[in-house]
Amino acid sequence: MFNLILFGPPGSGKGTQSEKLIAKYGLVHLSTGDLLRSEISRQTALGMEAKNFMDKGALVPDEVVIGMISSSIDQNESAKGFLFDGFPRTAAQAEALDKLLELKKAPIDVMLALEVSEEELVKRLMKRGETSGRSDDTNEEIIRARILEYHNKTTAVADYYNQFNKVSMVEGEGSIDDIFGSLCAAIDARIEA
Ligand code: B4P
Repeated sequence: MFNLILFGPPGSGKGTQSEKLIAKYGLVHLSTGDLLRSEISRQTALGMEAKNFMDKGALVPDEVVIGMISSSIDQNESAKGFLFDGFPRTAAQAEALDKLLELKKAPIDVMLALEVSEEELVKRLMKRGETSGRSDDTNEEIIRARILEYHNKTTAVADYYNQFNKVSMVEGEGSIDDIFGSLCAAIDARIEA
């Protein structure tokens, strides 16, 4: 099994690059953002709870996303590896993920961290908001609240994996194909190591 985390602030290109990476490496894509949006569109109780947080640019409570990821891992028994996109976003989520993967004797192999400046993030998300219909993309104040939430709670996740030497930083500005090339080079270096 090869398990990787695609990490970075909101709008750094995690969703965009995940699509290309799963096609190349044959991994199962688990995006907590997509799973939560699917719960919202089906108007489940979980989705309605999550929407209150997402609309403000806040993180959804740990127990909600950990439960969702745990059942998604169980539903993909024969996966040859997972790409975790937008998860873990807190130190508690990172510890919970390690415990879940310990049961499968398949730890995280690498965390790829996309680096993008705040002004570029705001620009990308405002642009996506013109067409995405996502309520968390349409308002600059909410976008900046998401970025602040990332600095307050999510950067700690990189520190957590850094202590195990699992983090590779990747420049996240430039063309989508160039960034994809850099991500693949970082993955291949880990596979060959
Ligand atoms: P997510 O769905 O994870 O999404 P995201 O942070 O908005 O963006 P991503 O980085 O995937 O951006 P994308 O590739 O689309 O989270 C949404 C919300 O869900 C969170 O705020 C939170 O409330 C909740 N949530 C999710 N997971 C959670 C968790 N684990 N715990 C608690 N809460 C959680 O790229 C953005 C835009 O940039 C796109 O329009 C794209 O076309 C463009 N773009 C991409 N690459 C580009 C490039 N190289 N150049 C120019 N534009 C580019």
